[in-house]
Amino acid sequence: MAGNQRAEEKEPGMTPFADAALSAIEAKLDSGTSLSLEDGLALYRTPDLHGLGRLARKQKERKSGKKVFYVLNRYINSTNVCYAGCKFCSFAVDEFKERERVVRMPADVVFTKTFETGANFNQIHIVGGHDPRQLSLDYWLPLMRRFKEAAPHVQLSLFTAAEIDYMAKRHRLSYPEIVAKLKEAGLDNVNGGGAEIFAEATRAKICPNKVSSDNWLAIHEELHRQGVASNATMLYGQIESLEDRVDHLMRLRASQERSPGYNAFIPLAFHPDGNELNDCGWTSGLDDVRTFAVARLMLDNFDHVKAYWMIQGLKVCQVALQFGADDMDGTHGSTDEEMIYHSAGTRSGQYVDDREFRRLIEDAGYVPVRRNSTYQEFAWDWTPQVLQGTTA
Ligand code: V47
Repeated sequence: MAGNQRAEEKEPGMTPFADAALSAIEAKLDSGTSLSLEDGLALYRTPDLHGLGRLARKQKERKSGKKVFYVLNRYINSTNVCYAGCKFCSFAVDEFKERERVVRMPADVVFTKTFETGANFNQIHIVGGHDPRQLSLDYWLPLMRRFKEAAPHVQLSLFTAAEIDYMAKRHRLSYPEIVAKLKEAGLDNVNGGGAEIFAEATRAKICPNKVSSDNWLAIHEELHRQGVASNATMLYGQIESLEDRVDHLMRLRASQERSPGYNAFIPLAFHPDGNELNDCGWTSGLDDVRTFAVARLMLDNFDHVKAYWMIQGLKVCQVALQFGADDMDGTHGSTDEEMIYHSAGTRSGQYVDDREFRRLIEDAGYVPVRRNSTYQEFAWDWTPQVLQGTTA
């Protein structure tokens, strides 16, 4: 009660928190102290959902004021062939058992597809499976250079650390060596996937063949040292515990401290259709908004928390803007076909018009800002000038 009275004294007119634990956490946040594992668990368990949202909003506004970001982008899954065998995945195809489902795009197809609806976008986001025929420097380096030559305004957000680990192994390169090659070819940003959940006991059950937690972090830290930005994710709502979730956020915070360069954190809600963890079911809207808020509060050295419409759905993502999120990710192109979430049961469509983003953001009380992968800002009607060698 004393904590509540103090909150009222500090900010006249503010309703005290229904949960005294939130007052103590607010005091820590106001003094710039990072939250502990126990704080993270208290946030996840608080019955005062509105209080949690209020705290997360305050932290969001300290970071990005009234701005909420989006990007005009293209999204491509260039191959769904994958040998990793992750239990949560419905996207991966065994090329010998399910030939009819295989999507494995030649580099020319990826290039042409990227520009088939013009070149007025700021990012190309590509991820794919662990495919020995495609996940190779011979395929990617020339394609990356071709993108940069044709459309220098487009930032390349390619791969996850899991794919970089796979390529490093197959080319017998160290992480510093492979990162240097990718950077030289124009890599701007690495996507946040492959992080899943870092707690080793859980990771061993859901993705035993994937890059280890320590190596995922080591790759991102090397990217940052060489000036390549990146994102980070967490796959929640599968078999992990709340302790696993908070531990994951704390490992990311420590990694950002060691080697800064993460731009955004993206919570990935587990989708159960068509995979071995289907009995975990769907996450609830409340778990989703709590997770956005806890992430915003634990990750005090991350500038952005992204509510990606493809994953929690546009409506939950709009509500997430009141729970600490400050980004809705990308429009995707009108001819894009995202496969990771669509094969696992998402009901999100494939494309969002940027006018829709602006309406949702303004309705939530914020100011929409167009960005690129590294959060440079653009006027909503900005268009590129030079388009060489594209069909645009
Ligand atoms: O690592 C796979 C996830 C990730 C399922 O950087 C699933 O802006 C839920 O990299 N249910 C890849 N998630 C996607 C990725 C990404 C996504 C959003 C934003 C960004 C970014 C990057 O997709 C994988 C895995 O965690 N995933 N299957 C599933 N059934």
